[in-house]
Amino acid sequence: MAASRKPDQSAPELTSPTGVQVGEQPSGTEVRAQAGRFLTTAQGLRLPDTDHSLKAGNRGPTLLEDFHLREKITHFDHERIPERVVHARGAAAHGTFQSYGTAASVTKAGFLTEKGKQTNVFVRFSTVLGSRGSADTVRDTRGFAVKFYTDEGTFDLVGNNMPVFFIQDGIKFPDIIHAAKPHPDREIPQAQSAHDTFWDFVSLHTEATHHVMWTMSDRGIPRSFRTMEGFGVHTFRLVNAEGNTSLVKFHWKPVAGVHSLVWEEAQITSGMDPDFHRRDMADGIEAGAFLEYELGLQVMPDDGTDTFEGIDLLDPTKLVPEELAPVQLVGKLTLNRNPTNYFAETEQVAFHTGHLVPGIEVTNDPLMQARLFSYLDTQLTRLGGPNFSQLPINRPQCPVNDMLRDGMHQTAIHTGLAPYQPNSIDDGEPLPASEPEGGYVQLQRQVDGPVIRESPVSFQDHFSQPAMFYRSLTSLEQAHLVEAFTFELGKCYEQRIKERELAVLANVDADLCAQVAAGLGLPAPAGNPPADPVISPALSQMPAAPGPIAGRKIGVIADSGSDLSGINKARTALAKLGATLLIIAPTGGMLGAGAKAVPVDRTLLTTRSIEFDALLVAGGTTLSTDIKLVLMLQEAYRHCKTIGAWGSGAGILATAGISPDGPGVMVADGVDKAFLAGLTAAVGMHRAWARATDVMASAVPPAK
Ligand code: HDE
Repeated sequence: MAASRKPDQSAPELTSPTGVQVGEQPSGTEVRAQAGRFLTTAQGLRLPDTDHSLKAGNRGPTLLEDFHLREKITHFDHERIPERVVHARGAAAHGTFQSYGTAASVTKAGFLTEKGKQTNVFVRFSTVLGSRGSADTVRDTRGFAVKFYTDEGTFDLVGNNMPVFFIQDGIKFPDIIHAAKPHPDREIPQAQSAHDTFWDFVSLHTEATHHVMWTMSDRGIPRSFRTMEGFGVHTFRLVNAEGNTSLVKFHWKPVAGVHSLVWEEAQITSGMDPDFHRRDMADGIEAGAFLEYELGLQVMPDDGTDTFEGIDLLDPTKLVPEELAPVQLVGKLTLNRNPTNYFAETEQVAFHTGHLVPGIEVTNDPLMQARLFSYLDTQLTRLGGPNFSQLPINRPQCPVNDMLRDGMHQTAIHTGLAPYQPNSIDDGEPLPASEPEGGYVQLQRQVDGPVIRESPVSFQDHFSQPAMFYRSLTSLEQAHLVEAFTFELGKCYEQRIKERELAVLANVDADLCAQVAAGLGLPAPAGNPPADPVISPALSQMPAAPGPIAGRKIGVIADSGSDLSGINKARTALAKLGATLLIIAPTGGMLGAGAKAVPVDRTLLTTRSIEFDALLVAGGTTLSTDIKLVLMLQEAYRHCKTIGAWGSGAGILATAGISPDGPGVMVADGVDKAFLAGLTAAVGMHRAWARATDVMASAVPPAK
């Protein structure tokens, strides 16, 4: 018979990290917050002075005895933790995931099967290459890491905004990252791939070509986190309640559509507002314009071959065209709450591909297999030991009864005497859970073969999908891609690297290679591109119809003579759609007086066109000669943004050389229904692309 637990094995009272008794805090205070009105040490000792160190006389040496000074300085010395070796720059938000219940046929994971079930989530978006203080709008892949706090354990879907990866085997990860990070001698360039070592590696390691095509496309410079798709990249194996399995790829579909910046805009933004994406997300959430994505699954049969329609599902450089396996929507993610403290939440969150729940398993994808090792290992250094899952942001939101004990930064006060199995002292607990009891029992997978360092033959196809990607884009998107290749290779110093990459492009598409070669002033080599690549229209991000405009920013240029009632009318109409109107005037302060008065949000000195999705000039505005205003309008025009004016405001457009008849230019007598409807539709289309061929700064202008 098992002995019963000893009665005196209880932990101290539960207190908050700053010593507040849980459940006994004074009303109106938060249990997580600091408590009391007086300054104290970390031990709660009240301090009379934090401005002077304890000295032997006011001109004498500081005393070692000054425990307050030493605590304050020591803590400060350790305020930073090692940044992530990749994905160091990120921003995050809390939210909920609501299941549609439509995934029940493929998985038994509770958070997906039960219709209407809500699960808390924390999502961190990131760039890959830059350090923590780098700019948001660099050309790079974006991380899209989602932590689902399910009641069966935490599930982390650690994905990217691109569906393929640079390498097929995790053992190459240090190589691609060493090549892409700044050069080791001068530590430049920061947060970008436009340099010799990156192009040296990818031109030699051609399995990277497909991912390179994606980063050189508009996907490498998203407009906002809310306008990015997300992908789990690897193929997962899902198991349903009957034990049937499917091979599945995860997708996030943004409700706001997929939209990008244009390259010049992205570069200006890196200087003007390096926090552009994180600001956009935080502002949007604060204004109630929440970020929304639908989770989708591509479901392929698990027929024992790990392939589908000739595509190797274990090869992470390959995607499955949506036309072959449609994305079935299974739930909705809403990001609706900003973090309270960047460090405690966004910096300390620890994702791990091994955080899985029953119903979701991994496959033999050799990239995924290496990740299963790396993420846990990385947290040990970053978060200082093995107890990182006790940090508030990492704590599971379901019962935890492990036998892990002690270690650096142990904050749990474990009770019981028997953190071992089997035991007879703690009632034999914690008990192993069988599958019906919710235990994560891995599927039996047959493994057979020689011990070998080798990839399957199918992994040698490096060009069919890059060719498919290029041919599936519209001519404008292709032109952007040509421009990006030409820019990045143009930044390389080594001629042989440019030539080698051109030889790679020649194996993707002769036209692409010829255009980039022309921009570089080099001959286009002959290659052997796929003759008849598959076309997947779903790979293009050009919108067919206007999308929602929630979270968009419309700038209105105005001064004290402007039509304030027109401005207020536009502001009210846009606010209803979740968009924000911002007034740009020559100086700060208020425009007008009384009830109609409007505050100035930006001045020509504090802003630039990059902040806005559209620019309007209010009727009655007279300022016009300021070069900054002309620059702002011309820039917005060049970046194909909607431009508008009402009443006499049209004259200011003329000063900037913008014709009222130009594509995407809206001129009206006043702010009326038709003007607002036109504006909403134009911003919903994201850009007036009809202007593009006239204004693009391409190395080689695309044929009209
Ligand atoms: Fe990661 N990756 N990765 N990765 N990754 C990390 O983990 C790694 C890969 C991704 O917001 C690190 O906690 C290896 C693919 C995201 O905190 C590290 C390999 C994909 C994030 C790591 C890969 C990703 C990371 C660094 C090749 C897309 C940020 C800090 C086998 C599906 C998560 C950390 C966050 C972070 C290793 C490949 C996505 C070092 C070894 C493929 C979104 O563990």
